[in-house]
Amino acid sequence: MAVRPVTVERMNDIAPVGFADTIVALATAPGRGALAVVRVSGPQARAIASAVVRPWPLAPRRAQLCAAVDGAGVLLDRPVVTVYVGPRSYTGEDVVELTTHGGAVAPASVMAAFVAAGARPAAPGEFTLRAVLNGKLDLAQAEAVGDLIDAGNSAMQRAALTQLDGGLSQRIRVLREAVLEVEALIAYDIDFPEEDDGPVARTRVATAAAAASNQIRGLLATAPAGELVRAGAVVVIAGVPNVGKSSLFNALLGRARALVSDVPGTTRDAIDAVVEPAGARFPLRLVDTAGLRETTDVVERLGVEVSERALAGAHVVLACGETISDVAAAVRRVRAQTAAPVVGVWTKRDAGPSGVLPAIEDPTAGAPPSGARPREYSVVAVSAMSGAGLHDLVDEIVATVVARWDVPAPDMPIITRARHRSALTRAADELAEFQTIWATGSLPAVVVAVHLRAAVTALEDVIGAVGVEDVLERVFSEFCVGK
Ligand SMILES: Nc1nc2c(ncn2[C@@H]2O[C@H](COP(=O)(O)OP(=O)(O)OP(=O)(O)O)[C@@H](O)[C@H]2O)c(=O)[nH]1
Ligand SMILES: [Mg+2]
Repeated sequence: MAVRPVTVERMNDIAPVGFADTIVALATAPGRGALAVVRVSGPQARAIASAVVRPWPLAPRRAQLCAAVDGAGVLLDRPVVTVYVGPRSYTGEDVVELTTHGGAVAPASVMAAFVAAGARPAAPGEFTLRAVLNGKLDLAQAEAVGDLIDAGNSAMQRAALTQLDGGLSQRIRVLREAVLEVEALIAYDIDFPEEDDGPVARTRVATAAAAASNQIRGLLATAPAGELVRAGAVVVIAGVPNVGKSSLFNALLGRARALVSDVPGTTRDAIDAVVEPAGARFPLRLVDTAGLRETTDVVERLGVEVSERALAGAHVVLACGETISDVAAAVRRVRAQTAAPVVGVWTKRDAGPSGVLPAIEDPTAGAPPSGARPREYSVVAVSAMSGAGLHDLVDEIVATVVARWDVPAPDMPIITRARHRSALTRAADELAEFQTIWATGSLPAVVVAVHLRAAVTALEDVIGAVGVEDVLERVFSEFCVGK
C-alpha cells in the first residue's frame, strides 16, 4: 500500500488523499442480531450504491428506509440508508451506510451486491486508515478508536475517549512546541557559528531543554499507570492453606468462582478474575493462589510454584492469616518473594471488629504497650462469610496501588500503548543527548541540533507524521474489518 506522508502541520486542513478504490465491509460483528451495518467508502460509493439501493439518489445525512437489490433486481433486504458526502464523513470520502437486518444472510448478501457492483472488501482498519490519511483523525486518535473497541473495562474506556477527544494529541503538541522552542533559541548559533556570544545565553538554552525534557518524562511516567488501566492492577491473594483465600476471592468477586473446602490444599492452580471497584481509576485483577507450604505432594508443589511466580508479578499482595501473628508471618513470607506492596488480611473475622486495624501489633492484647511501633503494613480484618470489612479492603488495595504507581486523575492523558512509550523514550533520549553535548559546548550548534530534530520527529510519530508504512500497518492491522 503506497502511503503519502502526512506531516503534523498538514494534519488539520489537508486535501483528501484520493484513494482510487471504493471499499465495503460489514461493520458489525457477524452472527445473530437485530441489525447489522454495511459500510461503503470511496470515490465511487454513491455511483455503486445507485446500483444497489432503491430509490436513488437520497438526500445526504438523512436516514431513509430503502430497498437493497442485487444485479438482477432481486430484493435482498430493506435497510435504512444514510449517505454522507465527503469530506463530511468518518473517512473524509463519500460514505454510504446501510443498516440492514442482522443474521448470517441479509448483511452478507447486501455486501456481496456492493462487491458485484464494483466495491472492494475492506482490509482491517481501512476506514480509519482513510480517516487518518484524509486528516479527519490523527494517528493517536485512530488508535483510540481501536482501544475503545477493545476496551475490557470502564477505566480503559475513559482513557480511550480522552485520547479520541485529542487529549493525548494535544499534550504531544505541547511537548513538540517545547522542543521547537529550544530549536528556535539556538537558531542564531547555527546561523553565526563564529560569534562567541549570541543574543541567547547558553544557560537559557540549557534551561529550556531541561524543561522540555521534564515534560516529556512526565508523560512517559504515566506508562505504568496506563498498564494498570489497560490490564488492571494484579492483586495476588496469598497465605498458608485453608486461611480463606478462595473464599475472599469469591467474596470480592461477588460470585463463587473458586472452589472452597475445609480441606487444606484445595486450590492447586492460580485463578484470576477482574473486578471494577466503583469509581476506581483502574480495574483489579484478583489472583487466587494455592496455599504456601512445604509439601511432598508433587501436584501441590507445582501449585506453590505457580503462587510464587504470581507473587513476583503482583502490583499488591494480600497476605492472609487467621490470627494477627499469622498475618505477620504471611507478610514476612511473601515479602521474600515480591517487591510489591503488601496488605495484611486478617481472615474469618465473622465476630469482632472488621476493617482497617489501628497500627498496633496485636489489637487482641488490649491497649498497645507504651512505645509500640507502628507496623510497616496495614492490616484489614474481613469476613468472607458476612462480607464485613470487604469495602475497606478494596479501598486499601486501591490506595496502595495509587500510592506506589502515581495514577493520574481520570481524563488526564496517559500512555497506554507500547508504540507511544517507545516514541516518547526516543524523544527523551535524543533530548538528553542534546543536553549532554550542549553542556560541554564541544560541538557546533548545527550538529547538536540534529538531536532536537530527532526528538521532534519522535513526538510527531505519535500523532501522525505517518510516512512510515510499517507504523501504519502495525496500527491498523490490529483493527477489525469495517472500522
Ligand atoms: N467462618 C468463616 N469461615 C470461612 C471464612 N472464609 C473461609 N472460611 C472457611 O475456611 C475454609 C477454607 O476456605 P478456603 O477459602 O477454601 O481457603 P483457602 O485459603 O483458599 O485454602 P486452600 O485453597 O486450601 O489454600 C472453608 O471451610 C471455608 O468455608 C469466613 O470468613 N468465615
Ligand atoms: Mg483456595
